[in-house]
Amino acid sequence: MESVTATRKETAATTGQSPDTTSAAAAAQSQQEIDGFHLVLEGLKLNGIDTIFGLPGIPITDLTRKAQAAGLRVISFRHEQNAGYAASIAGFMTQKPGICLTVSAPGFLNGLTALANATTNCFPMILISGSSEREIVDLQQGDYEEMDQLAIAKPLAKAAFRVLHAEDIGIGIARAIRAAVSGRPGGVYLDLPAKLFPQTMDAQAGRNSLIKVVDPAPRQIPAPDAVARAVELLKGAKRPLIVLGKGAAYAQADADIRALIEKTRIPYLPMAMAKGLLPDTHEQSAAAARSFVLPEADVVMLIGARLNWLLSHGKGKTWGGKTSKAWGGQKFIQVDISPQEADSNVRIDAPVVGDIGSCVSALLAAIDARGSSAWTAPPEEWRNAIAERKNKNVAKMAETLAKNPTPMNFHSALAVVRDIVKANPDAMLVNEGANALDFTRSIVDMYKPRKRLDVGTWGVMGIGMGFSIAAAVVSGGQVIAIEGDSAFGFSGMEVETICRYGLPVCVVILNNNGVYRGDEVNPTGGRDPSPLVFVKDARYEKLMEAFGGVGVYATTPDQLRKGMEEAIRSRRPTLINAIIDEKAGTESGRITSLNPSAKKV
Ligand code: FYN
Ligand code: ADP
Repeated sequence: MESVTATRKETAATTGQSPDTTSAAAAAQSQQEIDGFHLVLEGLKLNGIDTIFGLPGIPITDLTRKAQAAGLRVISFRHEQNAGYAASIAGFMTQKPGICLTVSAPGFLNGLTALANATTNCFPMILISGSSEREIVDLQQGDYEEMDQLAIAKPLAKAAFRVLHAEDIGIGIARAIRAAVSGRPGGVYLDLPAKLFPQTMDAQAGRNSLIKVVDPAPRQIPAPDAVARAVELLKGAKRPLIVLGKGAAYAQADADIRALIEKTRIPYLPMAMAKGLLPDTHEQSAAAARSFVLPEADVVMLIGARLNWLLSHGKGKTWGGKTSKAWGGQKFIQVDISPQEADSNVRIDAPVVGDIGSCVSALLAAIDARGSSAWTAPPEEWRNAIAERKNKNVAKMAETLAKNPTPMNFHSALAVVRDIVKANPDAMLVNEGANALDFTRSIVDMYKPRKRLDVGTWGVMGIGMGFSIAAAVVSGGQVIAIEGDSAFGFSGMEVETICRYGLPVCVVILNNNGVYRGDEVNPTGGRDPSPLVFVKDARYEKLMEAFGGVGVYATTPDQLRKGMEEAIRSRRPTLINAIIDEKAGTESGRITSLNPSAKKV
């Protein structure tokens, strides 16, 4: 399939020179022929992909140029990991695979953390990386950026494919899209060797080889007996609880999920990225009574939430078990698209396997079929006990938030953020850090679905700017990023990207001069600082100013409020360096128990 033209273009591609400029003959021939570059782009466009997040370089530089010329939006980053995180969260927001494009070996590896994170979090994403010459790589003859990328990606991806011939590009893209979004979504790797791009084939045959994927994420209807079993268990419960996970948010079945909760009047607990699926101020929310409802519930229905570490594996003291691994006595219903998820940690008494939209609507239909008088709300005793615990926690929180200490602490700064988010419920909230994450999660209420994006299943630091950029690009609206000063450091250089694309992102750094807190000292009295502290009084806001954005130095809640309000009014890229007490913060935030040597403060 490779023509003379292809070989010439290929030489140009591997030397980084634009193949378009190699010869006039190539231009004439391209009337009847299509090359690998255009087949890739047309294959993506055919499937509704309109944005690529990436970083140009050999051998994909020209692909990014041609993508822009072909009308795709190309968002070019400073580091592939951030482009990867952006692609993955775009996938979460849209149910379409987010595309991350990288160069070979090192660029590929930089994108791989994001790919693995996407797989772990069930975000649909395709990492497309250029790669070096197969024959040389396989004989380990020392090619430029030599690496067997496909083999390395496989264990970290839901699926991994390589395309060697132009006529297979359509199939490769179709397979990657299906793998990313069908069933449990995940990260997919697509390896495109440098040699593929300049290959040419007959244009008509090439276009015919492209595939528009039909029904990429088919509905999966749950079995009626599984639905009946779940409803029976729920109906017999004295102290039922629904846990909503980010799978429920991903499913975009918002109205039915709300109807199920309101019709059954069962209290619910949102996992972090499910906050806002119903407004956090909803009277049935048990978020402020978390440590009460988990051990006390008798039947728990999980909707798109796994019983992993974030839910203490469904057992142990969090769930009322007598020892750290003992079952607490709850019966579980699990609604999930993955048939293998049930029984992964404790017995699931009623698995309901299917897509959440279909499952929730089947559950609603089964409840309705019993007639409205047959379904009664959970016992008042249960609802009152939750309300009592919740009111106590909310009152305690209100008291803490009302304080105005000098310097600011997490609470007084986040009281401002809480008001701003309430006044701007459509804004996207990105959140990472340790204390900055944990306090924001419980203090800042969310009002709409899929507005909160955070570190997810892995507790990964570094998602901040990548998620913010994607959130702004996909939603077209305001983004507020609440960042620990340590967390921000992982992706801070992307403020240049934010400025370059003029995105309405307001970054707030809760700056306490270090990892967890900023008051640690070197125990030897030596010259080096403690490994946990940063430069004191660092002026992070100047980083944004350096690229033409707005920097704000805020030492009081009023300055923080003014800075955020102005950022939202102007839609200008803004970084607010919110100085908080360097003694504020606990080692590992609220997950101190997972840190074997956590310093108790
Ligand atoms: C929650 N709470 C509230 C409210 N919402 N009180 C008042 N008002 C409101 N609105 C209460 C809630 O009942 C808890 O108190 C407490 O606040 C904390 O709530 P949260 O955050 O829901 O619960 P918890 O125990 O922290 O949740 C466990 C967790 C969570 C594992 C799900 O910590 C988590 O998502 N952690 C991720 C950590 C992470 O990834 N870190 C990154 C690495 S950091 P009680 O009911 O009294 O307990 C590296 O070091
Ligand atoms: P959280 O961390 O919020 O608890 P998890 O990531 O642990 O959420 O769980 C998400 C679950 O949702 C996964 O088990 C995944 O299989 C499931 N899931 C994702 N999308 C869908 C969908 N459309 N329908 C059903 N289940 C889904």
